[in-house]
Amino acid sequence: MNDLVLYYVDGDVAVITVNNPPVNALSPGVPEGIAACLQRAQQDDRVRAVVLIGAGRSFIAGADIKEFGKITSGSKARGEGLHPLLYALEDSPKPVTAAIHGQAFGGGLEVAMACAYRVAVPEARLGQPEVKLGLIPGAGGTQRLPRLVGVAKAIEMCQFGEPVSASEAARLGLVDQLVEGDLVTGAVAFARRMADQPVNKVRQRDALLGTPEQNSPIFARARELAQTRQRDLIAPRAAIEAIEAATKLPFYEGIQQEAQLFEQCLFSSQSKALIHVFFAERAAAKIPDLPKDTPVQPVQKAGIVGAGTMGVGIAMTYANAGIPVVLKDVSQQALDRALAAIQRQYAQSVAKGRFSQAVMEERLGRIQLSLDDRDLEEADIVVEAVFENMALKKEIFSRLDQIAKPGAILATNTSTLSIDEIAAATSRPHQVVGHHFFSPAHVMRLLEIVRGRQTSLPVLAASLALARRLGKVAVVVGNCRGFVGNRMFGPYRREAQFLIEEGASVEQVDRAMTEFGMAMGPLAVGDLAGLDVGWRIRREFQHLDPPGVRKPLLEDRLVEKGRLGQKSGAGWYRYDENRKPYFDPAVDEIIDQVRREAGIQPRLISQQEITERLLYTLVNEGARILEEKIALRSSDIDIVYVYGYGFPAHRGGPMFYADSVGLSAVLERVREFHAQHGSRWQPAPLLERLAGQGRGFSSIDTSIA
Ligand code: T1G
Repeated sequence: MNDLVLYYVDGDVAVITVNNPPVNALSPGVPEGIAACLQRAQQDDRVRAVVLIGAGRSFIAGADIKEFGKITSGSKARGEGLHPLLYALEDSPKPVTAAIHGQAFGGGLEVAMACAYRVAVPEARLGQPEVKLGLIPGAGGTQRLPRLVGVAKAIEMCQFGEPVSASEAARLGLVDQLVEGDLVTGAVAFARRMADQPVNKVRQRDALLGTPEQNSPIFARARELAQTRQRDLIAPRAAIEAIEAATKLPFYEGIQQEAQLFEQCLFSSQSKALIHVFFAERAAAKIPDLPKDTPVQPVQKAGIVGAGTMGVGIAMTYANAGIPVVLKDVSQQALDRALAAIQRQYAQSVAKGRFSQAVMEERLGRIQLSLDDRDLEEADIVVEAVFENMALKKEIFSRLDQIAKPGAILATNTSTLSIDEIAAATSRPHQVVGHHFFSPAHVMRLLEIVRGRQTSLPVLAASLALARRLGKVAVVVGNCRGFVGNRMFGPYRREAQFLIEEGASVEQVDRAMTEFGMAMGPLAVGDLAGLDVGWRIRREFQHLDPPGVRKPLLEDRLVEKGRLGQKSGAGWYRYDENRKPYFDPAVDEIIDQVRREAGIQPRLISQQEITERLLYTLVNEGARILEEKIALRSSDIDIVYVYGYGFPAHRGGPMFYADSVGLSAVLERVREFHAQHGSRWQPAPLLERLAGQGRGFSSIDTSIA
């Protein structure tokens, strides 16, 4: 026995409680503890039935993900895993009922499916999210789940990893009874009632496994979805294959097949990257000098200044999170456009079944449009979201300083301008912070929280708490031009233009990055954001450009020709009325013209050179950001790129990817590019130092976190 798993008897029912906060993961000692308590129940003559439950906020949320790194690094043997415990549960002469609240995820659900019965509170969730970690269920989930819910639902749950509510699980047959009120009481009563009933062991249920004729189209459809939506991913296909084994093989052989497929996934680079992202996302919320018990001022009401695209998205983000919000602008026409945009986007979501008409009405009801900034007086936070002009932002913050209530947080959504300079326009710089959303703000999960020199700890703590409430993934970054994401993205997009000036085609450059796994190529992204945005920023900052540094030529030329991107129907690509992109011969003529003017003789450029120059531009700038402590960790940079720039999570983020290539190899190429292309490729000293020491970026994170 150990204190990770507790045991007591209620009359004739033994209650086994897993007590491994915060999520009752199956860490070493937990499976052993459950087995020991189960054995004790068998020997306890008072006991006729058993309940297995989680202490705290959840049932068992899965295997302990931290253990996988020990297995893949060879410092820990995999062993038999959970199977001995699962067979002990399934073959227990005293039937075991799993009592579920919070989450039964991964190994947690696999444990529950080995029990005779499952009961749950309605708001509990059950799922096999392993695929999000580049894994598949490795403890019988792909063999027992189809036996409980049928092949099609089992595939959906394992291929995409989304949980089902306990209510849906009850409809599916995955949960035997929903428990209203106290879960323990309900579970003990259920277990007592079922104590003498014959148990139909899940591994012996074949009725829902279907016939080859029934299953063939189901597996074909699943594989088609894997090809179109999960093109580069290993785990979804492995999950489909493991479930197919369940329909074709005896249970024990299916378990063997699952184990082989699980092993392949576990040792894949994709799983290592996805597990890195899982922990990196959580690490980003840990700020070394921010005590966990810093008081967090509540946010009951918000105000947004500026009803443009970003202001609309941010207002929807607050309304979606249940926070009433005033959206203020100086022009009624802007407000009218904003309202139309909000109604259109909500109506589209309702039409797609994302939420009901009633939810849409509730959300709309939380958004108040206003021309009068006195309507911002009661806001606990005001977010400025006007366009990137420092004079205008200073004027707005000076006004907010006069009207916002004393404790209000004054946030700016600026993507490039100095937080400190904006804060200096107020008498309360300690309450000024950057909340940099990414367009579309109500969709993109990343929020860069830009910490000014005087931003107070309570404002920082409130910003982190608010990010969670808004459903955002927050990364705290320092104050410099472009912070983390845009500071790296500028050189990345410039390098893309240089590659085209030197001879690569638009298609080659974008395809190289989408084949790497980026959601969009660098040129298509420019068209999406609007080429005029970059054009305006270049003008705002051209006085700061160091002399003699090569500047890209092409996007200025496109803007001068009115090709602003999607918004004008043409940029790097031409767009139809549905914004579908087409290659445009006119762009090739512009490129040829610019090459001739610049005296550039185009050359053939390989896909590898394109990919390396673009990725290592990100890595080199990321190393500089780390040196300047603009980012706390290299993993924070990875999170910025995975959640804000469409970097493939299965590659882990730019810094993790560089570590996986090896910093010596990266440095060697950076040095070659430096020799060929000059000062912009100057290797970052941190990259040189770590490469020289045979280390990776992750090695410095532990010293910071
Ligand atoms: N293992 C280890 N640590 C975990 C963990 C896990 N499974 N789940 C969460 N944590 C840590 C997390 O890092 C954080 O730590 C703290 O718990 C709170 O987490 C064998 C192979 C359950 C929905 O994928 O989805 O089972 O930052 O901030 O927002 O076939 O945690 O405090 O130090 O996320 O309330 C399958 C992953 C594993 C579930 C709760 N299971 N976890 O969300 O808290 S593989 C999963 C979650 C497996 C079997 C296979 C969420 C949550 P720290 P949190 P939350």
